[in-house]
Amino acid sequence: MLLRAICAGLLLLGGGAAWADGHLTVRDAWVRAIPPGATITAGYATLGNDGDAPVTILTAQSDAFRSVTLHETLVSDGVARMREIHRLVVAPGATVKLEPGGRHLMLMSPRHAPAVGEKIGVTLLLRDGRRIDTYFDVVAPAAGDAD
Ligand SMILES: [Cu+2]
Repeated sequence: MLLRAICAGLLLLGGGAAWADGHLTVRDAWVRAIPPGATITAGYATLGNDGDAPVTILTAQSDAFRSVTLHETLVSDGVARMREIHRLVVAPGATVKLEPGGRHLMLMSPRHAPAVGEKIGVTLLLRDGRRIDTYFDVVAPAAGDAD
């Protein structure tokens, strides 16, 4: 009887699935500085997940912009168009790049024009209710740059 109780206890301790958890990592996060007269820019980063469950990002917020959405760029008939996406899943062990020409953060209506070299705070909102605070470096736009 005692042995059986101990075994049951070990099973509970070993039952890692009950504790599976995603852990989002954010690297190389940057936004393109806003050209004079513009009110829109994009944010890019390398997202990782070193946990053992998927992480789902639903949206993002920033004190520096009134509107932040997740976008993807689609090319059809040679024309690039953007549309909002309402979830972005990072599988365990996977890397998802937010990059020019692909998925990105669309940042609109800045509260002030972020200066090159500044960092802006961005909070990623996860489906499980967690809020991941991160910082994006403001980088000068390169000539000929496009989303
Ligand atoms: Cu966009």
